[in-house]
Amino acid sequence: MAAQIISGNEVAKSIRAELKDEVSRMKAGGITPGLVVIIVGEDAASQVYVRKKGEACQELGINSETIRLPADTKEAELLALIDKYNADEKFDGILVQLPLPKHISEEKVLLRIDPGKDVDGFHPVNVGKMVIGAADCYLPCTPHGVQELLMRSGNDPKGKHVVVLGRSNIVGKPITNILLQKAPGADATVTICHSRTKDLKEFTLRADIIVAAMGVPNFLKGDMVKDGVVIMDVGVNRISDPTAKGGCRLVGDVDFESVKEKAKAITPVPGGVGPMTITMLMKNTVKAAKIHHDWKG
Ligand code: L34
Repeated sequence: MAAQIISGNEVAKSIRAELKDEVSRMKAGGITPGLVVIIVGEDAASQVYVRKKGEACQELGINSETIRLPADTKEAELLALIDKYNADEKFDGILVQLPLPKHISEEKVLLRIDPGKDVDGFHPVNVGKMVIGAADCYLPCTPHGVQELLMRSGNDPKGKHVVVLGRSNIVGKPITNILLQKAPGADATVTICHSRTKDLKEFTLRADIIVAAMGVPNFLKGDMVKDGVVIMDVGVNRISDPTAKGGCRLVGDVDFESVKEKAKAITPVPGGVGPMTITMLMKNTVKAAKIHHDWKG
């Protein structure tokens, strides 16, 4: 049977429509959610993502500001800017796009953001809340998007064996914690594999659901998965391809062509998890505004 191609674009569109309604109700009640996005340096991929975040805010009626700082910005300047937005009540969410230039400590920067405005869910307070399953935390956008995509495509992870490939703080570790919660949309048995895992294929062959997030283009092949597997491809890799527009092509961590022959459902790249990341950021920003204004509507 042909695999279900899960369109992140479509799912994102319907969530955004829900959020847009919610934002317009809030605005009628005198509340406008606000998000500030800070980007340091010229990384091309980051520029694209940050632009998309601004556009999504505009689409939903969220007040947004994008601050672009040069690559040689001093750490102290960035920290001072964060302090300023922590204190600015117009903004419910603060996001510092990663990666940062080498001379700036990511850890220090993330710690400086008010946990109540940490719509990325990267502050250790929110990470801790996520691990214990507290309701009032912000879940990191990409793994949160993966969870939503599973649920809204009819692939509930409950009782399933999920194999996560990759152990990053942005995706691998949080998706593991999110999916193993005793909660709706979770209740999975989760195994994490990474670059030092021995006999990785033995794990992937047993997986009901695979979340591929190790950043290796086309890593997961058809012979590494069982029939009926559900695939969430989190990879966004630019590989050179002379036949493609701009000489470059976007591929995931999954070899789509071979894996789709065996999969029950699979996300494409682009148009899979990526758009969900942006959408969950919008959801977190709306959530932050509700909390800050004690909005019950
Ligand atoms: N602070 N840094 C912070 N928060 C984040 O949530 C991110 N991330 C990751 C990188 N750094 C971050 C993102 O925003 C990855 N990421 C992200 C966001 C959007 C998309 C991919 C990754 C996305 O929209 N992808 C499109 C293709 C975009 C393109 O053409 O390049 C897609 O369809 O997959």
